[in-house]
Amino acid sequence: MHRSTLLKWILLLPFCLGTLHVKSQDKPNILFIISDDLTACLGSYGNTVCKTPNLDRLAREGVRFTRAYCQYPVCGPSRASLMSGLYPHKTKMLGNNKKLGSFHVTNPELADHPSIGGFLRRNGYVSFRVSKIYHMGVPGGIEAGEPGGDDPDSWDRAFDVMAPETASPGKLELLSPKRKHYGSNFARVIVPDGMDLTQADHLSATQAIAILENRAKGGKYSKFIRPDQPFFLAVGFVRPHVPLIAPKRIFSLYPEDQTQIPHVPEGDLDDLPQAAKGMHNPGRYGMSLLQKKQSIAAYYASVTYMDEQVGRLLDTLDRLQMRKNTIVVFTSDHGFNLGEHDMWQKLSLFEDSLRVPLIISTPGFKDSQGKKSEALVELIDLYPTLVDLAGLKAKAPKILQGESLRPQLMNPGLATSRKVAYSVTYRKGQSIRADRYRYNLWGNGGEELYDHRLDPQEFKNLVQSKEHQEVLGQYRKLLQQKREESSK
Ligand SMILES: [Ca+2]
Repeated sequence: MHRSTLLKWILLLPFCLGTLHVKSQDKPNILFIISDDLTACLGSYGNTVCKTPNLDRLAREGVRFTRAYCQYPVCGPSRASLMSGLYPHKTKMLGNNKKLGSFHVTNPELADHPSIGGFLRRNGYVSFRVSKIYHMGVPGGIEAGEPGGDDPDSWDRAFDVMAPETASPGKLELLSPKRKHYGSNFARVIVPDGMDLTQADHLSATQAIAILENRAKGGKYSKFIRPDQPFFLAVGFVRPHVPLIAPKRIFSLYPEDQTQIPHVPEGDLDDLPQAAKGMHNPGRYGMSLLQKKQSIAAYYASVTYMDEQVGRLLDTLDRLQMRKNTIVVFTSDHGFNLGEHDMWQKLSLFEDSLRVPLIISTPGFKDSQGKKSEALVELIDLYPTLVDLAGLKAKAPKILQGESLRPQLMNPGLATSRKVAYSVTYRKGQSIRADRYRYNLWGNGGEELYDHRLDPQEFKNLVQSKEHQEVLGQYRKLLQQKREESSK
């Protein structure tokens, strides 16, 4: 090579490298926060009792989706579904009992299909997990500090926390005398003020903050991660999953004697198929009126505590001036019944068990900040949405079953293309939620049909109603269609 040509190349080299850097940095960072067992009880979703100032602040800076539904109202299957962008019948994870968090294990046909984290890793991102993203036993897995059923392909680095949970400072009180199993009961611990730094979500937030600090300052800690790589940081908070734990100062915000329990009309359960009654208090939990109030108060206290940890992450992004190039997503793996129909916990096909809070804050989408979208959304939409926002839509795996919410993030008034949101649950239950109706079909043939326009609390099952037989026929067909599509 001629000497002057060589010199020209040497002089150009920094510019070439600079261009490469700009390309990577052009991609937005993604902070993905998922809470556990959180129903849509946030202030920004209209709850006037539960205090969530930090999530309300995020809602003001993003779009909140008021009709977002999980695909399975229990941890493992829901998380595998949303991380793979596929319905549970496709991931073949249809229950927690397999103790598997990875769809790569439940369905070997998906061996080459990357999760959101795996996809982003292959496309220039560095991917981190902090605590529970795939299934992890709460409280057992957290007490053991174990990774649970993880999907190693999703992450460059994964961090578990080890926290005391049932052995937390304070007194562990069982609130559901018939249901003792720590994980599916109701129990609370009021932690003495100042001792909540022992808690899983506090530790997770601290670890996530340390990662953000490192990325902000060039991330020189590892020779395997380039300082210019955009990040996908997935942070899993375990509250308000039971046991319900929060410091005393937060419990004092929710005096149990002033706690309201949902109104349940006389004979509410009379028109329900047997399969839909599984989570009913008298048979499963045996809680007294006081214990129900204590459980709701403790649940809200746990939510407020988790909200504080979200606030610590948002404050860190602001302090490090990272908000301008970081997408923030907040959601939950599924909803939760807090006494609607005197049903408790998850697994049911009622609205509060299937509906999740979903807030997405996208830098640059100023016009939609603080707005709500009523579009029918499924958690499997997260994968195509993030891929789209990262400018990688053309490379997205063809088998993804959700759709990108980019149009709704830019214009919250737009509908999605789907007619119904589809969820499945135990007892071979299936549910479709359309604009107006919800239709449920259980494995033993039991059915429910609710008119959300006239009966948003799902008190009146219309399956026997003569005027609704035509609608019922349509929904039976729609559900069958969704069932077939979901495993394709
Ligand atoms: Ca869960």
